[in-house]
Amino acid sequence: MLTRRELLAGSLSAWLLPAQRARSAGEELLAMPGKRPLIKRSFRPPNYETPLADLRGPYTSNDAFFVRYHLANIPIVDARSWRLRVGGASASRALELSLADLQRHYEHVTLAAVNQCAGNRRGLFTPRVPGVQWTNGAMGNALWTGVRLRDVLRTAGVGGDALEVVFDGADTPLLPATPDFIKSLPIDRALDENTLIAFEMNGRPLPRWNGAPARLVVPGWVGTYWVKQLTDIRIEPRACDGFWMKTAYRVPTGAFPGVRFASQETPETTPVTEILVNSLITSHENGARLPRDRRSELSGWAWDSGSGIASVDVSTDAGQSWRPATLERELGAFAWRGFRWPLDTSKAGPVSILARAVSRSGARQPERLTPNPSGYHHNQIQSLALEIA
Ligand SMILES: Nc1nc2c(c(=O)[nH]1)N[C@H]1C(S)=C(S)[C@@H](COP(=O)(O)O)O[C@H]1N2
Ligand SMILES: [Mo]
Repeated sequence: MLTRRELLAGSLSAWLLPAQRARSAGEELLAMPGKRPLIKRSFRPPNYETPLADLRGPYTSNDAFFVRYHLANIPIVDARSWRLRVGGASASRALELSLADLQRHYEHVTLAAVNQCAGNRRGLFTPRVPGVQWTNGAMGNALWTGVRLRDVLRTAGVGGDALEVVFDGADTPLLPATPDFIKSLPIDRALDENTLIAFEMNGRPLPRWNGAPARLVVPGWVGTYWVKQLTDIRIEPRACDGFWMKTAYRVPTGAFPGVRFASQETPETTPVTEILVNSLITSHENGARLPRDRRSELSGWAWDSGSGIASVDVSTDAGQSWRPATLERELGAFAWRGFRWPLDTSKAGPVSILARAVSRSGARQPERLTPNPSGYHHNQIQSLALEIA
């Protein structure tokens, strides 16, 4: 448990100590096959974060998109011999689909959506929380093309007793003691028209490290459900009780907003589900120096779980007053939305900038973090320190 003092220290750190981001100093850039240099958080399993500079475009490049794996044995799946098995105790029949079957027999859908790890920004929690020490780049926005999961499930036949749909990918643990990465969704989310089995990202086949030949895309929900290199889908009448549902990716029940996952909830903990409203200034690195009297503009992205962004407000006086930034056009309900704000560079000296996103559902980024043991859902208002000289 956190003491009250630690709690306060955590919640105030972003306001008092913008230099906390310097924790990322000494980070190593490394290029995996098919990727440009990304921030290495761990080598095996591969966990690589997208640098801020590669988050400036509306769609994050395939070769810059972050990589998150829990297991170290990651086969290269041959798209021609790959088969997707669909079945389970609540399915009427078992299917085995090739990539060509998926692509030929089902309607194609393309949508823009943010893929964000629930642990994005874990490295900004104070006190430190164990786990991959991500800063801002365990996320990206892309155009995903695939087929609706529900169309495939309906071919298999969804029984009236279906409770969850369970997903497994081709990756396996190195040690038999490590549980396989298996995730489930509530049946209603699995049957949602926006939940896809995707085979393309930004108009190209999925990169190997982002789930080729096909992965789940669950718009509005955190990345943990976006199972990569899908091999098995099972429609089940019971709650999935694997480690990655029952133990990992959970938060204290009632601590966060977002849709509930009733079949997985206990009085103590519940799975993370939807992405919380958040924003990121991408135009400037923390500590950047700007020439005085030169026109300069702040820009970045704001996103939530799909209600949309109502406003992004900016403060340069430590949160005493806020002024609205200009919003860019929407790229889609589940995509991020651009904002820009003109910087006053007429006075020399340090400036501290806060940006706060408000969603159409009325949620706003909090001033304080909600501490939780695994460091999920970091959406606290961030401060950016600039120097005008
Ligand atoms: N097969 C498989 N799929 C997976 C994972 C994994 O470890 N194995 N990690 C999940 C998690 S926790 C996240 S945040 C996303 C990240 O997607 P990306 O690696 O394409 O960026 O993949 C998800 N899908
Ligand atoms: Mo994740």
